[in-house]
This record gives sequence, C-alpha cells and structure tokens, in this order.
Amino acid sequence: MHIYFCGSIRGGRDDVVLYQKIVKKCQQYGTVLTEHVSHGNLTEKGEDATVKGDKAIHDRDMEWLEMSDVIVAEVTQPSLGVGYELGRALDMGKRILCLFRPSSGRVLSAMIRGAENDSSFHVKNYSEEEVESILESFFGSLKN
Ligand code: 6IA
Repeated sequence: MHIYFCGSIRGGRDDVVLYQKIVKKCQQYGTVLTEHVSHGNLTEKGEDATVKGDKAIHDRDMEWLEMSDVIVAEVTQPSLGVGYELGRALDMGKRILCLFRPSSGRVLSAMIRGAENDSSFHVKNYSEEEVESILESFFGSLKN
C-alpha cells in the first residue's frame, strides 16, 4: 500500500516529533512516500535550499498523491500546503484520515472539519497517546 503523509513544513515544524511517530506507525501498513515530511532536519526555511525549486516539489508531490492509496494528514499545525493536498486528494477520490489535537487550543478549519463524509474523508480528534491505536483502527477498517 502507498501512503501519503501530510504535515506542515513552511507552516511551522512544532509537531515534527509527532509526525515521526505517525510515519513510523504508518510504515507498518505500507510505504510512506513522503517520509521526508517527518525528518527533524527539514526546517520551515531549509527547503529554500532545494536545487529544483518549488515547482519540482509540487509536481513530484502531486505524482505521489496520485499514486497513493491512502492519505494521512496531521492537521493541528495550520499549513497551506497540507490544506491544498487534502483538497486535491479529495477530488482524486482518495481515502483520507485527518488527525487533529484539540489540546493545542486551536480550532480546526471549517474547510477540513466540514469536508468530512461517511465514506472517504475522516477527521479524528486525538491526543498524542491515542495516535497509534487510531491509526490501527483506520488501517484495519480499510480491509472491510
Ligand atoms: O505549506 P507547507 O510547506 O506547510 O506544506 C507542507 C506540505 O506540502 C507537506 O505535506 C508536503 O507534502 C508538501 N511540501 C511542502 N514543501 C515540501 C518539500 N520541501 N518537499 C516535499 N514536500 C513538501 C522541500 C524539502 C526537501 C528539500 C527535502
């Protein structure tokens, strides 16, 4: 299974340790195409050093999104890129799980919370200790 993980980069890297935990768990179920999103050495400014530039990042990520069977997004840290990826993935008819931590004190965008439906787009409130069990039930439900 190909899994596309979405997490904030230029939106801010406060939750990078949690991204690592999510990616590690997802790797039990398939290949995470966007593992780099969880790398601790990738900062919100570091990607300016990329040789090919933003168009190459965008186009490669869209190819990976097309290839993916499942999208898992940590949406607590607001990120334009993650919002964009989720909109594109929804249009592509992908299975999507959004993970949000209310303990952050933030309120999730209505455009993400309100996109939830009974079939493909799921939004889960969670606390850090629950993240692995939530991923287990999500991936378990895909077999049905
Ligand atoms: O607006 P943001 O930067 O917070 O958007 C983050 C989302 O966009 C992530 O879920 C990624 O999939 C995607 N994204 C944004 N920047 C990059 C990127 N930068 N590489 C890959 N995906 C990205 C370059 C990093 C590279 C030099 C290792």
